[in-house]
Amino acid sequence: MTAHPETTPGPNGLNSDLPFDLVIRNGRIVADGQVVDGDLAVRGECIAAIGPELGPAVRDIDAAGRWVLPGGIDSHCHIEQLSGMGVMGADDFHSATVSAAFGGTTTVIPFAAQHRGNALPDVLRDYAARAAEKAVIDYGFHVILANPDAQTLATDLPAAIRAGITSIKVYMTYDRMKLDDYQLLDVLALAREEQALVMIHAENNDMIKWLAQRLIERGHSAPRFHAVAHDPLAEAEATNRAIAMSRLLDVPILIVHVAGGETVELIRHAQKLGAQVLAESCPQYLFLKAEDLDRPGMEGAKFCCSPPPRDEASQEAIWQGLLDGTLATYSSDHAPYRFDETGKLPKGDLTTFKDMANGVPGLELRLPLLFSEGFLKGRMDIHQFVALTAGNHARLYGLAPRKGMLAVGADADIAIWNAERQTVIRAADLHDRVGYTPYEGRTIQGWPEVVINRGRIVVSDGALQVARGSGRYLPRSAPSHAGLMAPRSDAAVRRQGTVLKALLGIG
Ligand code: DUC
Ligand code: ZN
Ligand code: ZN
Repeated sequence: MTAHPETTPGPNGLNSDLPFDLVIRNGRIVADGQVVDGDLAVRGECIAAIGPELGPAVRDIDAAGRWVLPGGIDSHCHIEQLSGMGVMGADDFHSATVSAAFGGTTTVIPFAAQHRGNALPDVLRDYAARAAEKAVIDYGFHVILANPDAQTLATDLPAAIRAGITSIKVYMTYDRMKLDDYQLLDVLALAREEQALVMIHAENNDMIKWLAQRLIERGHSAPRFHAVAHDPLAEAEATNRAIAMSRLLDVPILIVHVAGGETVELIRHAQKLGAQVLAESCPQYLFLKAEDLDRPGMEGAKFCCSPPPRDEASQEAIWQGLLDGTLATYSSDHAPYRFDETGKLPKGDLTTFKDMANGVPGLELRLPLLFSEGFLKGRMDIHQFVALTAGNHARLYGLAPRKGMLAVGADADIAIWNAERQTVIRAADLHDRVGYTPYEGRTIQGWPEVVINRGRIVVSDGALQVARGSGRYLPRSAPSHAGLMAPRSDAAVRRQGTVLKALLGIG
């Protein structure tokens, strides 16, 4: 990186006699659906110009032979959050956002998690204070709603949505988090009214409990039985039920962390019917398998998340769903639990699959894994990679056009990728506090070597360049799924007219 001595504007130095603050030169820039070979200029926090031979800058970055892409947006990650089982994740807002930045992500949307008995305004204040002090990249929040009482639904949640927390995650499973179907309908009706997006963890709680109880009674307590208890049918059944509720009220939902092939099929079918159903998947469902939970001793606990990774056929179905648009986003579901008594192994070697904290780390490797195995191996083109890792997240979660794309006027959130670089994944080289990675020892190609957020160079030369607390909170607009879902069928529109407008007076 060199300082540029000149101050005279070049042929494309638009709108000002002043030099740009930063110009990234000679890159392959993926800008709003096109690949531009040239320069990208930053002034202040925003992209000021994209084109050939831009004028002088205070600072230059030579990107010859490099891809210049939007910084990633991770719209599903758990940071400094207490789980339903009462376990605190290993990462705080500093380590998590540092780790995200080193992996090419410039915006995260973690959860402000309400537990039963919590007042939502207290929860939001608490998360806002902790993130403001520590985050190094930009962030918003979703609400996790576990206490849908009258105060929350009538007052606190609408206020949060209007203030910019425009998405809500609800659980259909976990005894301490789950909403029943009646409560879920209440939340969906409210979301419809307030134009919020409801993200749904869809697994059938009773199927899982019933299976788990019997497995434990018979002495089947090893990590691999987690994948047996969380049968793909538990995921498919709950997804089908969630889709029916969404269709009943004609309100958009997003099924998070889709794992199973049958679930992908159900979602695709619902979308063909005109249902407003969106979905997400994660690296663990492309790159891990249920058989990983069957590693010797307790090792399998490192691969335990819910829903669990499945088989090769499901991995293929997830790839297909990401490629054909059935699945709109690719997020990490980073849920960082250490391989010790504070996380995965509360009872040491006597820990059963029911006691293990559920979740795998993924903030840092989410993009590098997909760049290597999706883009460089020819499964997807660079525009699909950008949409799945950034652009679709920005649109869906009310951050576009400011985030998620390289365009004049957008925030200068940029990752400069070296597609030649090979990396053998080692937990010791990552920046989270988990201490292991389920991808240990794999070789991947391509790495984001320079990462920029709002014009600030966050990572370069293998080092963090910004201060703790320099990330900024992002209030978000209403979610938009324009272009991410098929046009509505007549049947869906008719249903909306009759049931909702005439009988219930819901507009
Ligand atoms: N499952 C969840 O529902 N949340 C965090 C991680 C996980 O595995
Ligand atoms: Zn979940
Ligand atoms: Zn999650």
